[in-house]
Amino acid sequence: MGIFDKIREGLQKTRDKVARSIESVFHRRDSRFYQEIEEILISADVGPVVSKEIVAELQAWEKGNPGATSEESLAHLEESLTKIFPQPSSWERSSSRPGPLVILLVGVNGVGKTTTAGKLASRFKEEGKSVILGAADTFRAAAIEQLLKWGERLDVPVVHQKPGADPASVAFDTVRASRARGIDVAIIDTAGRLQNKQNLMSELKKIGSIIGREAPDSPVEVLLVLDATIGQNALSQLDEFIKIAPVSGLILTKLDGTSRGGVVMALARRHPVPVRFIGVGEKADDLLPFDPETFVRSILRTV
Ligand SMILES: Nc1nc2c(ncn2[C@@H]2O[C@H](COP(=O)(O)OP(=O)(O)O)[C@@H](O)[C@H]2O)c(=O)[nH]1
Ligand SMILES: [Mg+2]
Repeated sequence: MGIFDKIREGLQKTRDKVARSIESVFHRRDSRFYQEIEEILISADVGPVVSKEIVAELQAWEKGNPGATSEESLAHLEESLTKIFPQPSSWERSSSRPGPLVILLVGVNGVGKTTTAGKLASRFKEEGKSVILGAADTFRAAAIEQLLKWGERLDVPVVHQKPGADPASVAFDTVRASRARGIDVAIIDTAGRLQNKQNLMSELKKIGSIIGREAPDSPVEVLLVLDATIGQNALSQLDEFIKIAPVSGLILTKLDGTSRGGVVMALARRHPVPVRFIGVGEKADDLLPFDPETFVRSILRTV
């Protein structure tokens, strides 16, 4: 299966809700046309503010283009939804100095951080890169076990300590090991106890400064993992994490399990942080690179 088909398949639930309704609204084109489009977008969790904006823009565009066909209007709608997303910069290293790409995964419990760490490791491995995993969620023994299992399955080393150990110390060991062994990518899993915000903030800060000190030449990505099935609650998690960590990108998980995948657009409009990957299942190859155009097309069009 090609990557495009895989993205389409992963977004099927959202497409089933959105694309067919959009098609029939364009086909009917009655007096409720704009209102109906707005309702469809809201029902997919694009969010009331963004949905209103997008529809107002469509209306203005159609006024300026009275001879436009339905297809042209739909293409315009597609384009304005795509434009919501910021242009992501590449995370290729700009310097040739040695230093691994360090990825720190943050987010609340249960969103899919550990699974995403495994999936990312698998992805980089497939690209021919060497990877090391760091089990810095030391809060629960099960989290360490879970990451060790991924490491075993993928044949990737996992740096870990005992449950309850200092997460920053695990991060330190992970970065040290990656440098010592000349490894390309270090992926660090963390705990996400948002209810103890002060602790979490100082924990992430400490991990961040250790990475900065131990790998000063390394590109560092702080990726916030968000569960797409929790709808608009993901927005408040984004708001919170932006305050406590230098979030550089988003990963939206569990898009396979929701018909409200439009939340990705609501998130993109809320803060200009690029979405890097989407999760569409529990397996190693169920993490897909995010591309705004393909994403919007996959939920807006039946074919
Ligand atoms: N369907 C689906 N399940 C996922 C996805 N990502 C993670 N999960 C599941 O979500 C649950 C929590 O994941 P976990 O990685 O332990 O979350 P963490 O607490 O943030 O580390 C597990 O059962 C995962 O298999 C995804 O993209 N799709
Ligand atoms: Mg975990």
